[in-house]
Amino acid sequence: MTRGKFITFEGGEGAGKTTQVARLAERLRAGGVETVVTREPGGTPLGESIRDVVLGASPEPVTELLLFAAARAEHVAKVIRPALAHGTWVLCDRFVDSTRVYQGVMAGVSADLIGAIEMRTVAPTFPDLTVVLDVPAEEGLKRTEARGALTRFDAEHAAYHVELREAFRRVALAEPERCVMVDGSRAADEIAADIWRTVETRLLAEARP
Ligand code: Z5A
Repeated sequence: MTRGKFITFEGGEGAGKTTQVARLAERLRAGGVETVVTREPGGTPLGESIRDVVLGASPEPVTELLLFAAARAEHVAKVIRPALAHGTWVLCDRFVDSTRVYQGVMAGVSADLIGAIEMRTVAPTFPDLTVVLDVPAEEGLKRTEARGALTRFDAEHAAYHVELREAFRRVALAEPERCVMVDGSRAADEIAADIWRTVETRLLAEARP
């Protein structure tokens, strides 16, 4: 059985991750590729409970890190790894880069601690491709405000969102073999077409017999 491909979507608030995960899943399924869509925090019953806790409170950065990591350990072991082993492709809305950026860069938890936890909870199941959707902070916030239901992260001050965007851009630039940065400020169709081209070139060509 050929292992499925693992694609994650990252970026700041309102970057369009959920929209583009759904578009890509639709296109892959239409082409006959079995595809699972999932998200973090969440993806399992326990992970969804942790999501409610962690988004509903304002824990200490290290507490937050451990809660996200606990949800991820369950998610990787019970959903992501089994699906990939079965040949199913997995599209995940946020993954390790969100921890590196929100808890690491933004909240100051050490990269060494984050890396050590990743090795215990994720390795060797790192994404084959990470799509970093890049949107100016004010555009992302405009979108989330228009949609309503802001999280405590959405409600942070403007400078926080500008720094967040820069941190995700650095993630994409630091690992070009895994990450692709896509201009998310365009129309959803245009973005989806770009992502599809990348998936075709980097993953589908290789997966074809
Ligand atoms: N977090 C963390 O700190 N550490 C971790 O390890 C993990 C997460 C895994 C999860 O919140 C929070 O958890 C997150 C970081 C933290 N921070 N926040 N907030 P979430 O899942 O509730 O929120 P989100 O991930 O930021 O999702 P979002 O706000 O829903 O944004 P999105 O998924 O990127 O965008 P969207 O839902 O596709 O689109 C947002 C709106 O814009 C919607 O009305 C769309 O119709 C519209 N949209 C989408 N694309 C376009 C385009 N191209 N043009 C115009 N309008 C568009």
